[in-house]
Amino acid sequence: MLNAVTRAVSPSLGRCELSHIERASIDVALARTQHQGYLRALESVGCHVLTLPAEPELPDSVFVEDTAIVLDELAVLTRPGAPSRRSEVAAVADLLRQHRPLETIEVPATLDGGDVLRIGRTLYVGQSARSNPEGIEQLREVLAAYGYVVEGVATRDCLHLKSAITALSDDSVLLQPAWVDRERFAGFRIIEIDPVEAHAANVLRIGEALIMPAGFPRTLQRLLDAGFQVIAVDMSELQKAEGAVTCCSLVFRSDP
Ligand code: CIR
Repeated sequence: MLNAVTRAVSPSLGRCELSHIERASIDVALARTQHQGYLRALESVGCHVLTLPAEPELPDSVFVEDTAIVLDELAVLTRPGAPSRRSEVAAVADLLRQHRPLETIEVPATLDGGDVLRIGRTLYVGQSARSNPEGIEQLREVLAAYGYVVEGVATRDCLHLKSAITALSDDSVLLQPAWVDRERFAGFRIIEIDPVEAHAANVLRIGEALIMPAGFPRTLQRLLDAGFQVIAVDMSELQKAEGAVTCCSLVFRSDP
C-alpha cells in the first residue's frame, strides 16, 4: 500500500517563487481542478491520498515534495532553499510524524526535495540554487547509518535535479541533456526528452505506472514506444508556478 501526501492549492499560488520561467497569470480555480485530476491519477495507480488543507499565506505549499524526503526507514525534513518556503515544513512534519521517525536538515544547510532523486539505495542530489553543499553533506551523514549513498550532481539552467531527470524504473531514466550531464547516468538506460519539449523530464513513477504532465506528446510517444504505461494529467496552471508532477506529492509505503 502506498500513501501520497499532498496539499491543496493555495489561493495565493499566483505569488509563487519563480526562477527560470516568466510570470504568467495563474487561474487558481483551474489549478485546483487540475490538482484534483492529479489526485485522481494517484488513486488510479493505487495510492491512498492524504491531503493537507490549503495554506493561504504559503503560495508554493502545494509543492509538498520540497519539504521532506521519505524513505522506508525514516523521513528527513528539509530546509527549503527559498526562505518564503521554510514555514511549509511544519504541517508536513506533523503528518509524517505519524508514519516515520523524523530527522532534520539544519542551518546553514538548504535542501529541496525536488533536488533528490532516489534510485534504489542511491540518492542523487542536485547541486542547485536551492540545495547547497551543506545540505547535501547533512543528508549524506543522516542517511549513511541506513546504508544509503548520497551523490551530488551538477545541474544547470533548471530549478531542481528532478526538472532534468527522473526515474522510469530501477534501471532507466528520462533525461533533459541540456540541464544535466548524460554521462553522469551512464549506467542507466537513458531515454531523452524530445528537444522541443524542454520541461518534459519530470515524471512520477508509481510502481509500473508513470504520471506525466499533458502537453508533451513527443516525449510521451518515446515512453510509450519504450513500453511504459503512462497517464498524462493536465497541469498547465501548476507548470506556470514552475511545478510539475513529482513536486505535488510525497509517496511512500504505508507498510515498509
Ligand atoms: C518554487 O520555485 O519553489 C516553486 N514555485 C516550484 C517548486 C516546484 N517543486 C518541485 O518541482 N519539486
